[in-house]
Amino acid sequence: PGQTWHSGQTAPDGSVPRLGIAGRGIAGPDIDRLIDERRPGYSLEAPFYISPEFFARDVEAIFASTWIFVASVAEVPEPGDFVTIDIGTYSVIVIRDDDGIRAHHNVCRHRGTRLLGEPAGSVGNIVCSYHQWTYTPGGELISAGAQAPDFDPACFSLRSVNVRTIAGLIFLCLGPEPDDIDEVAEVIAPYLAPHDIAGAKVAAQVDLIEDSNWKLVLENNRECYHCEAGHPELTCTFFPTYGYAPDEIPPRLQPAYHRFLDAERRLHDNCDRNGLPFALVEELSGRPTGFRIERAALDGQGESYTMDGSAASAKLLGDLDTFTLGRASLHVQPNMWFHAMGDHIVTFSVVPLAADRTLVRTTWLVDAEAEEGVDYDLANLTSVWMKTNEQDAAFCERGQLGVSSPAYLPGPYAPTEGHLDEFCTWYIERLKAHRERVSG
Ligand code: 3BY
Ligand code: FES
Ligand code: FE
Repeated sequence: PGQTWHSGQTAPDGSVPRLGIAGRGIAGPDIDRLIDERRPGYSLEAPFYISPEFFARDVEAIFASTWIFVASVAEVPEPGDFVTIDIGTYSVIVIRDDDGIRAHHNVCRHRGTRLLGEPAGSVGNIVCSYHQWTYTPGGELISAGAQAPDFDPACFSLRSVNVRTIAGLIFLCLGPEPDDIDEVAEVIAPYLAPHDIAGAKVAAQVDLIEDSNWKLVLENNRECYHCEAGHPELTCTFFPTYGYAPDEIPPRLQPAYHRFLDAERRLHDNCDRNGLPFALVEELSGRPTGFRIERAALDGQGESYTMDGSAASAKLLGDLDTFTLGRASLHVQPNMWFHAMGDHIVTFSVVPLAADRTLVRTTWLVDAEAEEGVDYDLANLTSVWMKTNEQDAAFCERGQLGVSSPAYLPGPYAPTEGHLDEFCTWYIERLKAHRERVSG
């Protein structure tokens, strides 16, 4: 009596945990206590998913502090091509100039006006619509109208954002002290480079806005426990044995597992012939940039995410000599997943919009020479992941409804959900690192 228990924990006397303890009071959640008391192996307490205060912390401590994936170089192929990325109240311009990919805060150095309002486009220079201050794609101020004699344009370049391109994937770090990402780049680049993202073009891009917290979206992606029942199209090629320890594969999945092992043998022969790495490297937590990369076999023809697994685009990417390369799959914490096949690449970038709203941007890349209607049919290229995304969005939205109920209690991750636990561990590590930084 008088003692309160965290709603994810059972009291020592075995009593049912009391509802409404974990920071649902009118004063707002006790964010720091919830961070410190996170229970490993369990889904997070409700405020992590539903509270606007927590959302603000996520934007600062995660999205404005760690490396995030925003686009690929194929989205900005020519100098002057740009995309804008809005994260919380931040807005960033990612633009190509003659030297490569640059990133700037989308904030005029005169009086702060948002510079580029479009999500993507092409400019010669970046011109503010208010008083026409004009910046090069590299961010230099080159025209500011009539100014005082001592005005020095060099002092008013756009504020730059740390940008890092890894084998054609563009990562940003909005914070002033970006974590070292070199080691991760060195490991993942050899898996991605043969697919030549710089030599690819965007065949399709779809933005899905899901009524769900960004962490539910990520958790949903990091497991395939729901694939068998939830993704009939994806599991034509994606083996639903994903996430199972070999000795824990249920009997009903044994036939699929044997097909997987056969396909893996063929895949490894093809990789060895082409000098392509395939080994799993997994460091999802315990480091500032958690990641996981592997090349794994696909079911059916083993080439692509189509209904029978055969290539959707007739043009091979890069200098690859076979379509039978399965999927080179990359996860980088906190906001991306990615698959590269012989014929196409599909990238996914997650951007939080509000505690209960998340943008999921899916982009399909094919060889720049591939012609729509000739080398690929757009519906055939995109339909498996279009359906999969819709199914996942429905799971995430139902998840958000569930965790918003006062009756929600954190539940245990299953053995096949180890990557969710790692995601949450990484997330808590980053929240704590941020807290230490800001408290001096
Ligand atoms: O996209 C991924 O990373 C996969 C697809 C299914 C489950 N997930 C691990
Ligand atoms: Fe941009 Fe004045 S606010 S030119
Ligand atoms: Fe899914």
